[in-house]
Amino acid sequence: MTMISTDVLSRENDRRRADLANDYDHLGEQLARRGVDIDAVKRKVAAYSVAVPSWGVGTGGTRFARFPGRGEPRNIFDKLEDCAVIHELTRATSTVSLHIPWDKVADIPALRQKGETLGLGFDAMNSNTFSDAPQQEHSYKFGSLSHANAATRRQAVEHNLECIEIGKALGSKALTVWIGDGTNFPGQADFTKSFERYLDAMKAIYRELPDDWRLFTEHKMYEPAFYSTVVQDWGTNYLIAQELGPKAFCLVDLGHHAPNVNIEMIVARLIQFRKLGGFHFNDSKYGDDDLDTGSIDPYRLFLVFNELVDAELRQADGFAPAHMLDQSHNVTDPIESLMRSATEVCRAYAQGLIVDRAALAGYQDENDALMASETLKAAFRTDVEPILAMARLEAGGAIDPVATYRAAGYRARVAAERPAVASGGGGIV
Ligand SMILES: [Mn+2]
Repeated sequence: MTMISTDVLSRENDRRRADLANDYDHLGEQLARRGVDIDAVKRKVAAYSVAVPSWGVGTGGTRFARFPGRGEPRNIFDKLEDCAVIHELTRATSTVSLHIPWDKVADIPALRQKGETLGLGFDAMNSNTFSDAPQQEHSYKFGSLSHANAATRRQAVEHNLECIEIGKALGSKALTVWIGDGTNFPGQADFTKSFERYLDAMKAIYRELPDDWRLFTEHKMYEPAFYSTVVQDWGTNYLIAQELGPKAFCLVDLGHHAPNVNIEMIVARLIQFRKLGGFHFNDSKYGDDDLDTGSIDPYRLFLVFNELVDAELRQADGFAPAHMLDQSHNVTDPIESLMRSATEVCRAYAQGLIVDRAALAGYQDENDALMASETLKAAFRTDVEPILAMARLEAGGAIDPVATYRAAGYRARVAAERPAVASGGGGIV
């Protein structure tokens, strides 16, 4: 089954097919002069996929307000249908990352079946110990896995183990743990004791992790705690992965750093020491703004992918990061934002693939700073859109995903089918 009419898709693609062929041929000639085979780049882009977060298809909000959109998904089954639209048109998002308990259902086999029907798999499971679920015995107001109270820590461990069990039934192979634990006041908690308690709790989770699973820990320097967080930066994150063992890796959310931090360098370090687990892609201007990927600083996204492509091409030991979007959509249709963000990630990947790495290494060895920089810029300046569009078209997707989505009238259709309900959870993670 398809969520978008194949008639609409064909009609929209037919309008753009001839122009795309010309643009693709022209770009192919340009790249051939630089020694790049455009078809080889296209094949790699076609094989690339980034996971969509289930919570991303609902309208987000800020701590001030939330303005609901039309036809918002009412439950995880609706969310999967919206995710299927994104994949049908972009052909770049074949998996969905779930959040428990927001996406918890009684009938897990039905959820797995729904995914299979829509052509979607399940990526990393995400646990939630940063807010209290209804009827929860112990509150996470003052922390979860690092809480001073052993029973609260145990409850948080049990929740993560439940996420693993649900994930096993869905075919997931990873658990992502992000905690909101931290403090707002100097002296509120003992840094060392908090981290010891956290590590003990994480070890209890790690012990129950299936052999073919990976455990991702996500650092974040502030929010909801504003003075200190227990897992504040990549240094602490690396210590966690080292303490836990070979199935534990660091997850890098692009928004969870201090302003102006050199994220691509952190990525390189984690690759070098075989602890890069994956990404949450988004963008920001000031902090963890959860803006659309590539909307503010596409060059930084490219520089991250430059490191990833470098590791891929030299077959760096243990290199297999998970890629996921993690952003909040307050003023756009979430499906449109996620389609564009998936495309932006593909764009950064394609640009990374056309970097002249032999020339770059030569300029680095010769200390030619200007030409080394220019080599990266030459790839970044290249408009690779024809490669992305051709990869989508040949995989059955849309040359122009947003235009096709709008022409199909999907949002108006689901707005009629889905009466507005109170939000089932979502927003910023
Ligand atoms: Mn994140």
